Amino acid sequence: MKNKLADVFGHFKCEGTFEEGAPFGSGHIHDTYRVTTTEADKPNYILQRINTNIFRDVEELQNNIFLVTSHIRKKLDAIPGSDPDRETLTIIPAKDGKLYYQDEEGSYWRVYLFIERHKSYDRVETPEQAYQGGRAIGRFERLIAGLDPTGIYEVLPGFHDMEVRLDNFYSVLEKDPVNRAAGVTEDIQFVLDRAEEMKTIKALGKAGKIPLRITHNDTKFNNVLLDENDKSLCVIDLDTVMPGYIHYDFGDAIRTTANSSFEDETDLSKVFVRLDLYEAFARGFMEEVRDELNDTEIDYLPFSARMLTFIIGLRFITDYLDGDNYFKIHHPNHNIDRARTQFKLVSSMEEHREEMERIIDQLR
Ligand code: ADP
Ligand code: GN1
Ligand code: MG
Repeated sequence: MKNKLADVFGHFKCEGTFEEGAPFGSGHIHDTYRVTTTEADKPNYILQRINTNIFRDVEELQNNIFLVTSHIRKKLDAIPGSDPDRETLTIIPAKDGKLYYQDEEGSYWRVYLFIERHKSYDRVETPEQAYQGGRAIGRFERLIAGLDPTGIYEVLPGFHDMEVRLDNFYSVLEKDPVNRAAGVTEDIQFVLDRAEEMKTIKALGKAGKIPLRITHNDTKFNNVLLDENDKSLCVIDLDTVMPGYIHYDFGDAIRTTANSSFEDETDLSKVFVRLDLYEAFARGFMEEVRDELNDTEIDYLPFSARMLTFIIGLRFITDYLDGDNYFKIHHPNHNIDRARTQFKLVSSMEEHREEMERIIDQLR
């Protein structure tokens, strides 16, 4: 593997000598490696083998990320004291000038500058971390707001479209290709009981009550990096930047930030919504974006936390029923464990619905 990674690395316009490449992070989609270079004064890098089962058009994918990061970098350059190399992703092109490299076996690779001195959390521990995450996501929304949407290719159409996700679920359930449905009837019922209510955001969009924006669409907390002092630093994982509603970003961030435990916690008694973390994230987020949002958008922020937790749970159970073809798993029940954690969190949010609404009202 070392030789393979070193060889791939050699095709990019990187500085320094390849020292080591090691698996890095806990993303569910790509194969991610941290590449360290021998020279102390040369940068380190992130090398990723792109998951082309999911991202079929790498040219368009990379082009999107280039547009987004160039736009953000231009804005950061105008802010005195900013550190663009750590506050946004930096794509390192291949030696032929392309934004990716395709190897002899057909795999696609890309390289980013490694963002040094960052901290990343799969579970948030303190309200201060949550607050900083809220600021990071809110700031990101403002930074990308001026991006020309016509330049952005819709990489994964229907990504947070509830009807599309439910249709996928129903069709996998009907086929039941690996005979898993009988073992998860309660979880299936959980989905069916909430399917209608969960279509609300799209309906508001159709009715013109909430505007389509450019959103990140994958704002789980480990896609936000904090700096060495736990202050907001950078939003990464820009694969899914596409037109969307603000609720997608707020909701998915709350799904992970305000979860008392890990995304795949199997002891469900440990899984509930932490209102202190919810309040802190929402406060940081609202400080950045309050003035941009209309009343209806704000009204539905609490609901969006339930909706995004539900839709990711729905995708986990769908993948489980389908035989685990989408998300990386580390054991056979991983996807159903993840789904159950999401559904437990949805239930907890249902129980705390009024408090969640009150907290947002206080931040208007
Ligand atoms: P996935 O889509 O599989 O989640 P990500 O692009 O989020 O892939 O990368 C996986 C992990 O690698 C991130 O959660 C983060 O820990 C780390 N990572 C990604 N890009 C960088 C970077 N430029 N600098 C430092 N760490 C990074
Ligand atoms: C994936 O790429 P990663 O691991 O940050 C997924 C998200 C899910 C998330 C669940 C492109 O995010 O949509 O919410 O897993 N990304 C894609 O943890 O499907
Ligand atoms: Mg990620």
